[in-house]
Amino acid sequence: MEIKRNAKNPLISPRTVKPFLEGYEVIGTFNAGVAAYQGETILMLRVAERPLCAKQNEVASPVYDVKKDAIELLYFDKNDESCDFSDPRMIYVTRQGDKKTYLTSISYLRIARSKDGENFTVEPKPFVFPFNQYMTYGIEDPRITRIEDTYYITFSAVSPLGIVVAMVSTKDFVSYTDEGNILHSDNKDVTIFPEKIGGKYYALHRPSTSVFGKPEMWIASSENLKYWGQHTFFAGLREGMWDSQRMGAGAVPFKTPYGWLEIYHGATSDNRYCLGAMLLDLEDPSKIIARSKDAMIVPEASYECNGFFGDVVFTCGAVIEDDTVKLYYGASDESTALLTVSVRDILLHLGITAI
Ligand code: MAN
Repeated sequence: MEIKRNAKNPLISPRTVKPFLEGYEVIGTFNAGVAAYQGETILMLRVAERPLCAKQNEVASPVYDVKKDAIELLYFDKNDESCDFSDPRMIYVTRQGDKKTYLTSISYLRIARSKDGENFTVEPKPFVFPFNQYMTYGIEDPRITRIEDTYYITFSAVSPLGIVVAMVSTKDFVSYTDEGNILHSDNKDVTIFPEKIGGKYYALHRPSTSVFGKPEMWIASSENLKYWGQHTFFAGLREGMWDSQRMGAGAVPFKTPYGWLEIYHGATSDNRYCLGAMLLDLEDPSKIIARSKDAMIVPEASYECNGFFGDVVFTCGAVIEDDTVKLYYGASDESTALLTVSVRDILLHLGITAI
């Protein structure tokens, strides 16, 4: 299979994006939702910003305060034994048997636009910034589905209430309508199919919390995109394989004559995130026709292996032009990159030979 990484990769990296918050630095411009809109490629970037004010022996956690409509900072001492700082993304605090988790940065959604799909201009202000109690630790990893003239943007909202899936909609990428929480905690990685199938909308999602269950994929349906039900187990982790530890939907599924193609992420216990594909029945997307045995895209390039959280390739969207999939993806939880691969090659990789 021929995977062509763009020569200009990474296309957007934190170094070239100015922080929106005063006294912060941008540490991530990644995991972008993707839309084709009025001749432009729109990337809905997850921008992560980290406060600069923490002293050398401290780590700060930015938290959105709903009442003040401002970000407050919590400080943790690096020598405090009740705190675990081993994951650069998180601070785990265990005090008197009570466990709490904080994030070291706050994420929000910001638009980047391009005429050629390679050279992007990042807007100076957020498109969606945390605005309610479900978003106090930030909002992350948007996916954009166009249905008629409306673009539905689903994303993870993180707070002490857990990780919920929120949705906004827009017709112009200038302003948005809040559509509320579509799935409760803990859930993430929601991609909505771009049309009704057998009279219903479908979405892939990834619940997780149960001591029994695992971070695996489910599918749900809806009459109106807001109220989701008929939750059905969809695809599970595979021991000893590249998707053995966690998995979730990636790009918005797209149609081929052979079925819906979904590009999803899988990770191993050492947090190596790779991408693979699934082919789903055109009439019943809960039926998986084929699934990648080996990963299709593995972290290989330096910007994929090294960065804020290395060994990660993670997609939230693609642009499909005839037989070409232009896959935008987050590299190392830090930057945004582009690769192209043909639909034909993905189908062959899935063992579909009648093409
Ligand atoms: C994971 C990662 C982080 C993210 C948290 C909360 O640990 O995806 O980047 O901030 O989950 O969603």
